[in-house]
Amino acid sequence: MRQYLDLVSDVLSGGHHKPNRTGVDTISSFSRHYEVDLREGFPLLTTKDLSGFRWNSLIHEFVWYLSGEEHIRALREETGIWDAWADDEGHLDTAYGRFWRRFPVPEEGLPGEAWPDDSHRWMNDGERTFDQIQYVLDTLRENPNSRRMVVNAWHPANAAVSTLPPCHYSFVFNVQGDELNLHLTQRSGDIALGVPFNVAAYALLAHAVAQRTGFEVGKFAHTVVDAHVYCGTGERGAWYGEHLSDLQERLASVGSREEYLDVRDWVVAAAPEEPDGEEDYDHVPGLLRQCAREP
Ligand code: UFP
Repeated sequence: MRQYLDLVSDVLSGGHHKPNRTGVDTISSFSRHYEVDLREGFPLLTTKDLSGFRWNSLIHEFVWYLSGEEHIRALREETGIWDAWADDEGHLDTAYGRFWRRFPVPEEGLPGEAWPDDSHRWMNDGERTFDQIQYVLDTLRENPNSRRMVVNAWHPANAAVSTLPPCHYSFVFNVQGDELNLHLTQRSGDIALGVPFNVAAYALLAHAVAQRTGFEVGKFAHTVVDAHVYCGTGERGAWYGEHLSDLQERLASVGSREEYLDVRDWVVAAAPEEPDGEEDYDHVPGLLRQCAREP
């Protein structure tokens, strides 16, 4: 997927060095946007291994989102990806599907607004909640030209206390002709680790909703507000801060695969090693190698 490689190259060559709450520094860029035409194929990246247990995790996470469950008791039987964020009972405070399917609404509605008693959009589990996915499905059938098919996982009061507030927090469906398009806004995107999964999951969502409502699938568009690549802790993180302009100067003149590999070799030779020998967060050389894979 050329757009992904452009995104990588764009973030590395235009980003700023930025320490953050994780303790692993990033090279970060503001507001990156790209689009993928889903009619041309499914955007499952080939520069990263997304097969086997990774694809399996993605599918189970996707089904879990759609289930609207706020616990991971069923999910953790299939994949451990959310285990670190949940308590022993499987509860976690990250929103996603819970707010897609059960966005909390005050019992009496919002002040000054009457709430329609539209029973199939309310879930009856003792609290008053709104099913945003059902709303989109209904609207696609009843009024497909609507520009209001928004699903929002961001609840300010939840976000303020959550250990991991939603990264991909809002998406909008939009119909053009007989095609269904999906635009995702993500507040924070780890280009190497998170984004490849996010793209595939939302492409899957676009396919699922299109199939359910009788539309052809159209485009997936993605805006990432803080688009970043983790570069390292301690001395290694600091090295990227000091040498980012050198790296960017070298990237500015890259015109071939070999030249990407030359930049990568320079980084590998010059950057200090991670203090504990961990290379997990060292995605810059890995991403430069990915950029070199396609002309
Ligand atoms: N992140 C993603 N995609 C996700 C997800 C997390 O890229 O779907 F859940 C990354 C972005 C960021 C970190 O690097 O996880 C979240 O940190 P913060 O909340 O400080 O933005």
